[in-house]
Amino acid sequence: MQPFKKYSYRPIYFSLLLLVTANMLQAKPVIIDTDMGGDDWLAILYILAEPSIQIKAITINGTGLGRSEPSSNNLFHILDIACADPIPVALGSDQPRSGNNTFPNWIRDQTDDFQGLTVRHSNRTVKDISAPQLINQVIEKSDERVTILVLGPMTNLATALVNNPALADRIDRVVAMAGAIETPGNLIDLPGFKTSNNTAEWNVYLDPKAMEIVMNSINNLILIPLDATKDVPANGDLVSRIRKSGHSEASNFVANTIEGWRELDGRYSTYMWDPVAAMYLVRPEFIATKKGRLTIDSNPDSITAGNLTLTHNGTTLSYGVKADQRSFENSFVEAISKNFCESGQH
Ligand SMILES: [Ca+2]
Repeated sequence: MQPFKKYSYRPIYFSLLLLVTANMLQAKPVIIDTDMGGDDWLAILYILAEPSIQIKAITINGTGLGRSEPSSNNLFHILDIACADPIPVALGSDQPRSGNNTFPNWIRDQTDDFQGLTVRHSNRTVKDISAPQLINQVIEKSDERVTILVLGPMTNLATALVNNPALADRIDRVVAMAGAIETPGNLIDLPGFKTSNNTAEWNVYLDPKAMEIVMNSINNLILIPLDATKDVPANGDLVSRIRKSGHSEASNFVANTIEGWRELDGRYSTYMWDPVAAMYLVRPEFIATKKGRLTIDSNPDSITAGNLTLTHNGTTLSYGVKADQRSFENSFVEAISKNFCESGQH
């Protein structure tokens, strides 16, 4: 009866094939725009682990934490440890749309230096077009409307929209880690940086004019602000869970990165900012959102530069107000713990 037995399994194989094919067909096209800070690295790995997302391009923004050129080498390391298929990558400007707001150089140096982790050689290369040009090209070529996940200042997307305003109609939605709406901002005095701005969030502060352009152009804009990300701290419990659940190069990298954020006394004081925004693409239910009308102080030299205010005549958009930490951690640990190089995503 061996031949019959063999045949009896055929429908199962066929169903599995259909399931895999259907999943590939349904995978949502996404462009990731990143300033390649440590939390961006984790957000990108999380997206790479998610079969429901098809990464069409990664554009690097040089106006946030990382500078664009060294950021590309760090990105290639991450794509390599995740055994990612080739993904188009392009560099953006290191200069914001207006003003000169910037992180202090020592923070940018640490970011570019990959937190002291060794970057291995990669055969990947950047495209010979700019980040805004690549955004434009991917959206124009795509049959489906594309989602853009912005994990840094809005410089690249704003420039793409200024160069081609018609692009806005071909974008499905923009999800961005940006802003502090009903919660204080996160600018603080640092060595080499003094501020009295206690309302802005870094990504918006660094290029407020770019944020204004995006707010005025994109109908479906969803902000994942500090209001939601403050519910998901990066801490030792999360590191322990990751270390227990996965032993791949990628999961070790994630655990080491979070551990690298500890203060000198061992405490953790950071959050899973960008991974929270990234997870919204896959599991939106873990973040409670609401709609509001917002205006922005887009003058980069203002004392409230980058401040987003709820007003009756502002731009209508959605923003996260609360995130479920437990739900985030369960999904994040499960995704990051997979063996990237065996399952061969993307
Ligand atoms: Ca970022």
